[in-house]
Amino acid sequence: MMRIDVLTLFPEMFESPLSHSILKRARQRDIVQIVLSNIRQFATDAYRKVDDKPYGGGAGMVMMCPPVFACVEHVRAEAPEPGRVILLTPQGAPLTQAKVVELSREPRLILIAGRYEGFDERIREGLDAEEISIGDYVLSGGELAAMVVIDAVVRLLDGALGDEDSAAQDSFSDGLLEYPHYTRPEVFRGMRVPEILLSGDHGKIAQWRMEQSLRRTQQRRPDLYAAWLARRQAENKIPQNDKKQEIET
Ligand code: 6GU
Repeated sequence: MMRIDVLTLFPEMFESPLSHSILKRARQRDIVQIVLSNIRQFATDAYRKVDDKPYGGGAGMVMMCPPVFACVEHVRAEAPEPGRVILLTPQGAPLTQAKVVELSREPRLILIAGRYEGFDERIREGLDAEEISIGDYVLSGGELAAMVVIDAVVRLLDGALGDEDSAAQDSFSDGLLEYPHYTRPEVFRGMRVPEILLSGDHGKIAQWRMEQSLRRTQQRRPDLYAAWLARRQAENKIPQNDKKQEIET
């Protein structure tokens, strides 16, 4: 079973997301153990102080070393694996599906969600932590980012998804966006399901879906499309020049 420790000033924020759907089931099935710790409980002074003014001056407050180190040392004593320490910060490396896959292979993760302007740099240094960001926008704290990491990682663990779901079929698993999906009714407010999906011709349907994936990726995510093309060309699966023409837009 994977263990994920979450160190935060707001453990209650995690309760609902961890208690529904895939995450709830994964915890019930002992696929993952998620342990929430409140950094404030490890404050070393009488006022439970966890942040202080930045040396050198400037706006905002900085997360202090002593409570964070004490909290990490406390959770580390609870299980044998030291665990990879990850700080959620906007300065981190962008989270990608490749990084998620890598994290899903670890026996233990220690996620630290910060508030305020950021962490004292010695937290990163002294805990040999890596920093992860979930995208180029600003959140009020690392908690929502930690939840994103947990959700993306846990759904990849063996047994976490139901029989119908398959991580292998997700967007990004082959570097392309997903094709469009349809379910009943066949006609809704004049909008018809594409005829080919009703044809029963599984070969044609697979081909249509691949074309749709390629077209969508080319239109919406030219960065992903270029990377996919380059990969295919490196693997020698398609000739050096075409495909762009093959997908009409
Ligand atoms: Cl990990 N933290 C904060 N505060 N903002 C973010 C982020 C993380 N990732 C993107 N924006």
